[in-house]
Amino acid sequence: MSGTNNFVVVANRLPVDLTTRPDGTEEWTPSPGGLVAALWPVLQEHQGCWVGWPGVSDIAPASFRTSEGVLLHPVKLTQADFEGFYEGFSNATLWPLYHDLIVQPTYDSDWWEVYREVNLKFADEVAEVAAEGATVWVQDYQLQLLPGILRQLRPDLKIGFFLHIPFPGADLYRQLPWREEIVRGLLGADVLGFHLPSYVSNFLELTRQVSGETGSHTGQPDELLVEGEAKIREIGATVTTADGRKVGVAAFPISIDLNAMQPPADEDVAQLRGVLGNPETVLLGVDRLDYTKGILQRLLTFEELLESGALDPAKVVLMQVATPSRERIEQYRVARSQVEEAVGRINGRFAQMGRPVVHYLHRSIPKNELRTLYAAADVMLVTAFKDGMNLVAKEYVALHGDGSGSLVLSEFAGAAVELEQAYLCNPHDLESIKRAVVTAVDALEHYPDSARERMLAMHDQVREHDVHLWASSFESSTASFSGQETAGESPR
Ligand code: ADQ
Repeated sequence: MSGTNNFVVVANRLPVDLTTRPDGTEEWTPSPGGLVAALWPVLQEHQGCWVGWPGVSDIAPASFRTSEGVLLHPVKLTQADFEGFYEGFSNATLWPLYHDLIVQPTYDSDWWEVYREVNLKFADEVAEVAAEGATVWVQDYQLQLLPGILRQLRPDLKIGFFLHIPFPGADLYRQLPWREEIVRGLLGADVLGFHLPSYVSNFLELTRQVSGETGSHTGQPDELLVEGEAKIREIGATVTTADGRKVGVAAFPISIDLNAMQPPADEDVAQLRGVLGNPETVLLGVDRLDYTKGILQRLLTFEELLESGALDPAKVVLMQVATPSRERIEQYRVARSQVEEAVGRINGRFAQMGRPVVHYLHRSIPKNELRTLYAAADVMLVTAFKDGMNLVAKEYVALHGDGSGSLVLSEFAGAAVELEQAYLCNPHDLESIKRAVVTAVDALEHYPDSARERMLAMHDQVREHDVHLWASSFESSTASFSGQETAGESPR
């Protein structure tokens, strides 16, 4: 069984969701999140095929090609699949476990069974569309068994797996009753990619511990310095599986498509600031509404700064855009109601008639509007408790190539490793967030040269490490470990 596509990306979600308009007709709308933002330009470049769930249960629309030339191949999931695989095992077990237990994961063997079955379904679909010898990039924590299943089903494929979220420490991971099966599933790939060297180390440590239990794997980490990488020291390793295959494991920090981040017109930025009442300082937060992103802590920080007089409510506004996400899961409902209660309370305490201090949007907004928000914001607030990378921070920096603006960034976001000139904060400590916000605001007013230098250094970093570098490094690594070199960059 094989298809005609030489380059296949497989992810839990398609880059578009099938939605129903109020009049009952259907349309495809962009699906939210960083995975789509990063992968879409790469798929367009390859004119490849994207296999994924269309966002609604029990139907599988026919495959179709987008106007950009990408083939979308929907996978049908039942409502029971959706509940056990997506809401259950992926988002109530793995997501909290991989984000260092910000909430308690649920370990449920029924969900695990569904997770396995759904990974099998995805494997069948990939086997159907992928050409002989095709490159298949498997994305993220929902599909960690897929590399192993595909290896059995289609040994001809070149398989890369990339994890978009953190990989936690081995001692924490060992809580998972199915840790060994997941490690074995991942090691079906030719190359395993993580954002950061520390996630690579965590995975290797777990592999060592698991192989001690089963005797099936030997981890042989060694350190590689990769050509052309000035900032990030790559840790690469080879893991040899029981059947003698070598699996490359390395850090590939994901990034954004800088070409797609053209600055908005000055009039649009001025108009937005006018709508906000032309405040002296505009703060901005942009996140999926997820408990990992620290939105509530950011709001509480803002409230305390207004209360203490460190920020003047007549001179400052906070714009918070929160994309709806996983809304049927209890912890997400709680996170949303806490955020909305705080927005209401802060406005109740500090707004003037017709002049809110917090402008809150709970919806997705078009990319061009988002760019205007980034460009209009003096200070960007990224205060995640834990984040694999965080593309929002990089998008903001991309739109401040003139050196304007300041970035407050959680030290627990992967992006902090690269954007080290940001005003870093510990999101578990409100005093630390407060200090970072006040320093960032103060720098713009009193130390503009230093603020500008910081922003320009971060802009250089993002310009030199965009998503195309990520994709070409990952691609040449996959080719190298599966025994076929590509032209271009030297493999890691
Ligand atoms: P996310 O958790 O979704 O991604 P992030 O990396 O910040 O987080 O990406 C969010 C993306 O969604 C950005 O491109 C942003 O512009 C967009 N976005 C957010 N809110 C929006 C809104 N209201 N309207 C329109 N667009 C909006 C996961 C991991 C991250 C990792 C990425 C990529 O959790 O750690 O950086 O994958 O690997």
